[in-house]
Amino acid sequence: PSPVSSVKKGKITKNSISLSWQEPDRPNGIILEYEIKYFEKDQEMSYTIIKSKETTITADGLKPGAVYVFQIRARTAAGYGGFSRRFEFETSPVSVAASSDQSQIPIIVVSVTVGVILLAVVIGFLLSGSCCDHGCGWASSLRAVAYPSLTWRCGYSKAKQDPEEEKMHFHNGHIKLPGVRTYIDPHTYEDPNQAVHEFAKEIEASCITIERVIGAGEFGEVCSGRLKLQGKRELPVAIKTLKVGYTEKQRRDFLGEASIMGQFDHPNIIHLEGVVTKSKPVMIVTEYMENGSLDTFLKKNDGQFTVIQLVGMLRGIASGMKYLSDMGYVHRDLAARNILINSNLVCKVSDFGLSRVLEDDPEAAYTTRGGKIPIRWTAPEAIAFRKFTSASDVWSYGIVMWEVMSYGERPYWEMTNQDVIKAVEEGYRLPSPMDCPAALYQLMLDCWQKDRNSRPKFDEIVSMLDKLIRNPSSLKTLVNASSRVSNLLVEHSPVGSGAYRSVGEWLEAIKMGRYTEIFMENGYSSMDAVAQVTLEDLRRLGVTLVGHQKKIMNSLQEMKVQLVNGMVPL
Ligand code: ACK
Repeated sequence: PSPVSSVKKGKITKNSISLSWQEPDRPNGIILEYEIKYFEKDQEMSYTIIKSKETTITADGLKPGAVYVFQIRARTAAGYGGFSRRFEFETSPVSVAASSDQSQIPIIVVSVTVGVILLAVVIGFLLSGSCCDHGCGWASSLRAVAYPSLTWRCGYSKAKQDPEEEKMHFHNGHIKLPGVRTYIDPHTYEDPNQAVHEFAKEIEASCITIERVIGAGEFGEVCSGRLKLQGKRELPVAIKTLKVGYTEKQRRDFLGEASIMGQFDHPNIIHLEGVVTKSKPVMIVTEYMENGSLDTFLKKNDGQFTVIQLVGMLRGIASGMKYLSDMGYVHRDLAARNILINSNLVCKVSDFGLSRVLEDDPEAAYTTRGGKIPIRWTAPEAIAFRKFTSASDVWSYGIVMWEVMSYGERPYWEMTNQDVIKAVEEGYRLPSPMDCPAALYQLMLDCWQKDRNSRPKFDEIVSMLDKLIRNPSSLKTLVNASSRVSNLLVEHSPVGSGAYRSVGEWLEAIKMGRYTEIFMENGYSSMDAVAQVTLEDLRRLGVTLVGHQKKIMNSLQEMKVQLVNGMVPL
């Protein structure tokens, strides 16, 4: 959406300012909500954000006779638009009582204020050295004043005026650009329980209804269900549970994800509703994403989307990643399987963990240095010497682009991890997916620059994708079919006569034609699909004779070797 251009003041009291505004000139979609940021003039480090579905709000709890700066932005399913320009409004001065001696009043006000401040500072110093956990908001606010560099506050409270409004206060004690928040590693907390309650709301188990199991996570089942918080609408949610008999470390790692997720607030980052830690099972509750993981979703809907829809998905992921990199968070496991997609095709980055990347991703493999890394998605410098940065996330983003444009194809197909490392080191890169706009493939190649400083930054990627979306004809030029060195399984097949045009032809050539029907019935109807077959799949298809299994797997293996030659030298 374009920025909100006109904002009008409504009722003003000594503690509140009411505002109304017009919908942006170019909403570019349905406006889902507005975000209103305000702060006292010249106090930008401490600001408040209110979210509202209406075009009016009342900011209350303000100081009398003070000037406040307001900025508003709108959000559609595609994300936030730019903030409006700054609008300044002043609260009314303290009402002067009809006193016989009015000249005394300012003096009394000043004295009382000075007295309160002095008292506060004294209490603050006393408390900061002793008790004061995160629960005593008054004391910890004082502590924030006393020790700005040690404290970061993110309170959350429901605005009183409108049930549709949500209000957040940020007090950023870190020395940073105004308004930019930084990710805090929950490891820096001595007590991980404190971290989780700092960043996540505790939810009562009675507010949650579990409906069905939708998958398995490393720590236990993932379920779908409903969340009904008092005074709020019932929400569909996903619930991750921690299986019984967990160790203290497992509990810490499990809740670590909530401590990370709870620090983020962005339309392309999976939203944390809260955690259940006071009863068992321990749970993490997030927004529900109807279409599940992006990789599975794309495989199920092969060829079903327009290029603009695919680029829209990529734009969302890039925008979420820009937010994470701005916050100083490096994901390390960006892959289509870790992106969730909802019924509006909005993609959100998920799967945040501490050592999790090293534990629960089936794609992560042990390297010679002992770390566990999802090789196919990881930049060479991160594999070689664990240099994980936002630039290595950009490399992974290029792989996600490739996965999206090829509808969930496995990067580097069935090449072994060792072959992938070698090929990439030698300068080979994945070829363009079929029917891929040249501009997008060029962007992928840019993300896979060996020199990490030469890779684009996430904000550049977002701008580039925005440009392409605004000018769809720029997506019409596809990578030239003859220069597109694809996974030329067919053209490069070394077995028998060379090119196999169909699965049937290939199976006949290796004298396994009897399995053609079963392959076709089970979705292995193209040579690309066949390339994914594993021994386990063969068993499942009923190929039980070891001799036949060997024949098929060997033939596939030979073709895979050829795939390396199908990659593009830079
Ligand atoms: O591909 P899926 O259906 O999407 O299977 C996996 C499974 O749980 C294990 O991770 C699904 N899943 C995880 N988080 C969510 C969520 N927030 N909304 C919907 N599905 C989810 C994921």
